[in-house]
Amino acid sequence: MTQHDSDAIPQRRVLVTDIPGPRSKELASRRGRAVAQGVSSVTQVYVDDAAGAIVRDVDGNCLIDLGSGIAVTSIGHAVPAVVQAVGEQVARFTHTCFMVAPYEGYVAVCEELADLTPGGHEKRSALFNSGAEAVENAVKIARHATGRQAVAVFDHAYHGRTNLTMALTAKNFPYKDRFGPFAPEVYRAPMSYPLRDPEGMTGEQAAARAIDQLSVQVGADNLACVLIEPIQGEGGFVVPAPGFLPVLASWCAEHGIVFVADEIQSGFARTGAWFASEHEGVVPDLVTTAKGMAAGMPLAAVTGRAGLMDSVHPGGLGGTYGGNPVACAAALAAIRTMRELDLPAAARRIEAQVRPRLESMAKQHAAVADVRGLGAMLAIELASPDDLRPDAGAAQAVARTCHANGVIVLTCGTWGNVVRLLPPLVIGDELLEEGLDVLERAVTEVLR
Ligand code: PLZ
Repeated sequence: MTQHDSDAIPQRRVLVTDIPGPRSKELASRRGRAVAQGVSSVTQVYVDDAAGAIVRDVDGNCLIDLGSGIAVTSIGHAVPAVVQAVGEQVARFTHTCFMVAPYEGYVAVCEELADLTPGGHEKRSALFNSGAEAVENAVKIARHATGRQAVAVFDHAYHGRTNLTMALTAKNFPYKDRFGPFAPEVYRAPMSYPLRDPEGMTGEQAAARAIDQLSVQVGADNLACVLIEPIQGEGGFVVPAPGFLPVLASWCAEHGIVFVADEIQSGFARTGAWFASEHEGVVPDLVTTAKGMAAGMPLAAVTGRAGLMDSVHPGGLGGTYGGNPVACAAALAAIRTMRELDLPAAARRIEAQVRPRLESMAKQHAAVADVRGLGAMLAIELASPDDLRPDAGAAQAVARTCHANGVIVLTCGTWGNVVRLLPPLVIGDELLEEGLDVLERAVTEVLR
């Protein structure tokens, strides 16, 4: 079903050396002498090229990509429409700075965002370079619009690595450890985490728990915004119990608190809807997007109610590269492709194929404590069957075994014990099945 130039690279897993092979090892040793070790990599293979759902390394191994560069290449690698749009834009101009001399691509991306994000109200957008930058700006806008300072975030949240977004992110190591002091006026509330919440706790009850804590410890009138990933990404693909998000959102509306959905990982068709908020009919006041929007070119956005967004004075938002014309061209081509191929439907088909396979792993291995996620954002959590003690070692071992066998999978989770799948939404059934076979063998080998 893919519309890439699959001739570029056959959509097959091919291993011609050990992984990593000799050329990757050579690059790893050069890297050790030049690249800061603080920036680390999940796999040990160095990429030569990529197409569709296949990444080819410098030794000629072809790996099945079930990570999409952390939910970015949702339309697949090297999609001709994007390659062409980027090439044409590069030849016309690469940069003028939208704040100096504006151009149509930026406006067109904001029009698409208004059309695609939840809610039929009038919207405005501002474009940035990275997810973290979008989140920072959402907080700036919420504070500016409300005249309030406090920001509420949740357990297991991930919002970035800049100073403010480190404060918003829950997990200390590796993101925050010894990088403080952190930005003030950030308050953390309990998340709805069905596997680990008291048995039978509903989404409404979990929301009441969070709301009570925020009311008592912060005060609704002091909150500028509540910021939440509708399905958490780095924190472990935690899907809140039904009712959690709608109750939170209506509490925000009641108290003049800006409800911000961080859809950087869950957005743009990934979960089987254009945005994950839609699954529960939640209409956020502000939405942050990045990743899948521009097929790998750096682009991020804050989109929201016109009145909120336009409460900021001219010149109050911006940056040299935000909404770069090449990134905008890529986004417009990527969004067109997502519409043409109906990628939300593709994500639902992927769920229908993957979920039963993960559930069968859970049936065979008690240490697979949970199967969760939505659309093409699915995961297994590995934990001791007796007391749910997280088993990070097993998750890492499963991932490493997959990598060695030519399948890229990622881990996540507050305790590092979740194996997550984020395949390109255009992956073919057979290739996906083969990737799942490799995963299943790895799970069996590790948990046996
Ligand atoms: N919000 C929900 O998932 C980025 C981070 C990987 P940037 N997630 C991948 C890592 O270890 O750095 C992310 C996200 C959500 C914000 C961000 C931040 O986006 O583009 O990485 O800044």
